[in-house]
Amino acid sequence: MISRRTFLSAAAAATAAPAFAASKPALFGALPSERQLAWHKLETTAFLHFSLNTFTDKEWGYGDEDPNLFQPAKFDPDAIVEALAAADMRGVILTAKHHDGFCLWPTKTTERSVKASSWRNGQGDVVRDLAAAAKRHNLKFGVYLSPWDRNNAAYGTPAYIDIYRRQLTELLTNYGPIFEVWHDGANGGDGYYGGAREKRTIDKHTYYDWPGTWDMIRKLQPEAVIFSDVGPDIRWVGNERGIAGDPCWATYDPVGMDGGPASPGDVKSRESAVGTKHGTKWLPAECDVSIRRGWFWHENETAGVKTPEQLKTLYYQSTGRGAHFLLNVPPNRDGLIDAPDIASLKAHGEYLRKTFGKPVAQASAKALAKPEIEIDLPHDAKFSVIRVREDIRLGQRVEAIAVESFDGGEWKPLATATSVGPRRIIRLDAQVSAAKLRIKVTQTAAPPVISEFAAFAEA
Ligand code: FUL
Repeated sequence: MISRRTFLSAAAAATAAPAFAASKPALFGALPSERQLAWHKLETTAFLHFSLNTFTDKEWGYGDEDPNLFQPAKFDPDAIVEALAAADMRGVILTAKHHDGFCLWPTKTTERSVKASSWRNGQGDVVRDLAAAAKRHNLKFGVYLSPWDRNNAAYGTPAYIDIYRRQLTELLTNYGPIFEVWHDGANGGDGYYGGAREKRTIDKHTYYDWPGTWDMIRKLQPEAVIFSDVGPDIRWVGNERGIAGDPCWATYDPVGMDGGPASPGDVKSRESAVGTKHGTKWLPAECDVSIRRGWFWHENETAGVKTPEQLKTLYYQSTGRGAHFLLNVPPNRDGLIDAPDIASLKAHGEYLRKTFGKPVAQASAKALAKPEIEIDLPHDAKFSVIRVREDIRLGQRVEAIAVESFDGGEWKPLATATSVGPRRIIRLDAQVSAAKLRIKVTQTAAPPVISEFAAFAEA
């Protein structure tokens, strides 16, 4: 169905009210919350996997590793955050505790923390230092707290849920604003468990009482989004390759693996990647991927650091499809980011700044009588990237678009796309020069409200 009117609202990033000349379009379907709207604006954020594993060359510590192995002698949080900011990452999420239970802050809940390392005489606090550095460099700060704890003797009993919540409470009350709380889905299995060295299996639907924990997070940090396999605010994209589906709907109705209600740990990879067209929940996807093969730093993986070209491709496959690019950049044993990783991040950031810093042309805000928007291009202008956004405050409405160019003779098709939502970035195979550019909304569920239509020249 093609609606009679397309509205072009003020740019999504602007706080000004959209410039609807005619009547204001009605809201459609599931809508984002304020905290989700703020998250959408970040577009690209970083993950830091840093812990005892960095020193033991492991990806999953068993839980019996000596905490004194944590010795990042040259730890420099500002240098780490600067490397991330260079790639235009607007937030950073730190593994405050990974599966082996080692806490990067001096928690009162366990002895297994930075306190038990001679690093900085047991006075170190990686969470505090990175939160402060992020603030200095204008990045949001978030925390990953593994629900699975292979060290804790109480894991598998109700007492551990209390410990987990006390750990979260420390993280959410002592370190300033937290923009995202990340609960990974790895759950139960063998571990040290206070010396028991056994396998513990939990019921992912009941053991953690997630609704209770999420209520607590809402009280302590109302602006934080909560990530898990199935939300409640942000969903896992369903793969660790950093690739969103195409389409990738911001709405999603997760269903448990057994057909019942969904809990963290319930992952249907294809459905998570694509989402649910006009689903009942606003639950956008986050695409986590590491700049290296593993999540933690390993000396022998330095040769495989992703190139700027690979980062660019991932950016278009995640952020470009309206999801989030969550790029893991693991600090090394010195507590620094390695030079090859920094070089890739810098080159990627330069590409983004040069390409998206200034559009070749963009539509100005006005209401239109037809479901299409046309832009006149400056003489001799060349472009190869087109960015479109819906005003998602009104819901995700558009189902398909077509982009066409006019070079004085006739309109020619350039590209088509399905889901738009917070953002759809189309990268053409080659540079195009034309006199005019237009977008047509070819299928929509409600009168479309486009908040951005712009063309860019790639660096
Ligand atoms: C998973 C974990 O098992 C990995 O170690 C890593 O932290 C990844 C981001 O989440 O669930």
